Amino acid sequence: MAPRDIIILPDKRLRLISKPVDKIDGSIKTLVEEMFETMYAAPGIGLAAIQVGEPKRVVTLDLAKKEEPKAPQVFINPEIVWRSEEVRVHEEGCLSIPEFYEEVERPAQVKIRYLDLDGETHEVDATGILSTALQHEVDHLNGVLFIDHLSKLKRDRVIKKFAKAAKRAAE
Ligand code: GNR
Ligand code: NI
Repeated sequence: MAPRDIIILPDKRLRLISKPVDKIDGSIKTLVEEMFETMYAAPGIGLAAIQVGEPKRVVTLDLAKKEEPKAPQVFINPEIVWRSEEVRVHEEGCLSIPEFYEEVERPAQVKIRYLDLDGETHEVDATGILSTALQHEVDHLNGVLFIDHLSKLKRDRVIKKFAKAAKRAAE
């Protein structure tokens, strides 16, 4: 199986609201495999299906360090069912906004409900990088990017830079 192309800002598809998965069939399993291949090749710690152009509520994640064994995780139809008052600031990046990194403030802890590939419901209390990464990915499913959490000045600067780059590439 081949990695898929990752769509990049200002691709409008990044603003789509992804649709819930109603049946975990072979096409979803294939999509998940392609997402892992794409995510590992990039490399990234997480990927939302819309980043490969599929507006479906599917997220892959692997938070293992380089020297550790792979720890693939799949989240289907993930929902944030609780957010802490306490916040945490973490530097984020996004494969759809390459080579731009900025600190983002989000709830420190979240409870996420999701389905696994067998359609079983799970809940996870996420803290640390798991919390940050899952919030970043659930945002993608709602057409939200991490730059939306920055000041308008910073966000507009990034959007302008990527719009210019896309225009140059099209010439
Ligand atoms: O690879 C990624 N790293 C990352 C670092 C901090 C916070 C979020 C992320 S997710 C990102 C991959 C990506 O764009 N997922 O949507
Ligand atoms: Ni991202």
